[in-house]
Amino acid sequence: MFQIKELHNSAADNLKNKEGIGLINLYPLDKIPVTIPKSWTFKPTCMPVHYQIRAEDYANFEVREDDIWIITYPKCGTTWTQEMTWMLMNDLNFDKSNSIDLLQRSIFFEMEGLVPIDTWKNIELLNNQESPRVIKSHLPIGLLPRDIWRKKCKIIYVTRDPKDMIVSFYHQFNGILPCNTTIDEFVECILTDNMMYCSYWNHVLEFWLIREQSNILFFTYEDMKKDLKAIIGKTSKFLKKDYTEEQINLLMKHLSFENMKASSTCNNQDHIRVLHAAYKVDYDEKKAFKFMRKGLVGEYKKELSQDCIERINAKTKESFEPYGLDLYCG
Ligand code: PPS
Repeated sequence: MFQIKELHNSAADNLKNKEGIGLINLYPLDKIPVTIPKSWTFKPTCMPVHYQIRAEDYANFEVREDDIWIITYPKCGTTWTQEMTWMLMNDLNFDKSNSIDLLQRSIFFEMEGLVPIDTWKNIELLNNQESPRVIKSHLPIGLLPRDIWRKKCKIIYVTRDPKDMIVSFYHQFNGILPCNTTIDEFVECILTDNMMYCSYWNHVLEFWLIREQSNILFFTYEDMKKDLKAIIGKTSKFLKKDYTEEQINLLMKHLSFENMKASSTCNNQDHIRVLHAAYKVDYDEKKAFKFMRKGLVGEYKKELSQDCIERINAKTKESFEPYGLDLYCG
């Protein structure tokens, strides 16, 4: 189902030398049962070498019709959207949310494909999870289960300004791996599709092009920051859920950055601890990278050079404009 090529170029080799992450490109060879307008052709996706062991199983994974998939490029608002969606799907069960980690309530589909740890059993956990499941994935259409399109599962797709995404991704990457990558090198990796899940631009475009299909809800991290109530309203409607004004106000408080950061079941810090263990890096709670970092729009201005900003804007414009998408170009 996939043609696989190992990546060898200066950005990929630099990453491999420094962080030990070998990268591959996966090209889907089968006919994917989804119609994408504007003669879209599937592009290769960059993933860690280890991913190839699982790629076929993931593509053949049997989904359930009532699954809800939260799909994003990394660092674009996944966790925030997972918590919102899980709460809406579970009668705003604050007690359960406060007692069970989000990544157990809303499982990360391809986790075992990212880091070589044989003891992880996310697929088994998913198979045993009660319906309706709220599933997290960063996979693009070419790598997702084909069954999603046959069964028309609901998909909530969230994107974010690539400049803020890159800064957020860079801090997590640097915070987990014992790495020496500079932010300029990291920008180079993303711009040249030498980082897991690349290309960001193809990822966003694919879902933007199918945003009007009835099983898709598409919004941005910036939309959530600007008017969370409106996004809760849209998402409730999409999920066919109805809540009172009072309940929605409670949910808004629950979803605030401050509340989620302080909540040990929502702040993904356990995930960071697990990743430290996987990469054999000591975890020190006080010094460790905090998943809930800033939670702001436009922070990139403090961290990216003008040259990087201009190169990212140019790449965004060149990629999005031919398809009529005018987000994040400058
Ligand atoms: S991941 O690892 O891909 O699942 O990360 P993801 O959840 O997509 O993105 C993490 C960024 O989202 C911010 N975040 C929030 N912002 C505002 N409000 C709330 N409630 C919230 N929850 C998570 C988080 O801080 C990361 O952004 P940065 O810019 O790094 O702070």
